[in-house]
Amino acid sequence: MEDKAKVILLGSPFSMFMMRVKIALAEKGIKYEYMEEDLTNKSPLLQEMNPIHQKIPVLIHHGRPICESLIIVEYIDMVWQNNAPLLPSDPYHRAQARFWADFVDQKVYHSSKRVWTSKGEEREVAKKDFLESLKQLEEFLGEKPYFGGDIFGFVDVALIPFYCWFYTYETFGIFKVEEECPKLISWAKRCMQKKSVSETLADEKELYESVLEYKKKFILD
Ligand SMILES: N[C@@H](CCC(=O)N[C@@H](CS)C(=O)NCC(=O)O)C(=O)O
Repeated sequence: MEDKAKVILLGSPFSMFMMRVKIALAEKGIKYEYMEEDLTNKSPLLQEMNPIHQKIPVLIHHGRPICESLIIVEYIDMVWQNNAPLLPSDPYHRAQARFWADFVDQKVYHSSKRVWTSKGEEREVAKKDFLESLKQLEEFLGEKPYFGGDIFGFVDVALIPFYCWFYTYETFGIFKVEEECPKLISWAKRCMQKKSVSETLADEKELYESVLEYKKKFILD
């Protein structure tokens, strides 16, 4: 077990990117200090540790910052190799896992954000793109229990935080993911049986309320 002072996570409560890091740390059993950022008034520490993007999450290990959630998860997997491996050791399967985690960022994240930030025709297109990306993931999942096969792995960590956002997307977009992607919902429920996931994911209703607040504050309607 690492000395607590050596691992610090800068985060914000409803960030799916931050949740990835929390899940990876929990899977590995790493103790750390969590420091919450106010993203409307970023701390000098965040500005110093992530001067390029000034975004959370940032993992600070031995005083050195690691930025970008997927890079952080990979770093955690490399540094704490002894338990709960997240990336496959086989180079081909490793490349595949990285491809699908990147797909989550490129396709799932961007379309899902447009579902709650846009309106009218644009929202309809976002909804279609979002569900299409989930169906492609569902196809890749196939009959496996996890994207990592028999074990919960890198792609599972990358995607599962979006599950607590589904209620928000569904409420704004008036649709049900389960009707379109039942196997994906079964996968999500399976992941929720893991303590690392259930103790990390935000409450979906609280998250929705915070999105409503955010939209009111920044006049997004
Ligand atoms: N690609 C980044 C995305 C991180 C990100 O977008 N973080 C948001 C919170 S969810 C943030 O810090 N936003 C503050 C800002 O954009 O100024 C990652 O995977 O870590």
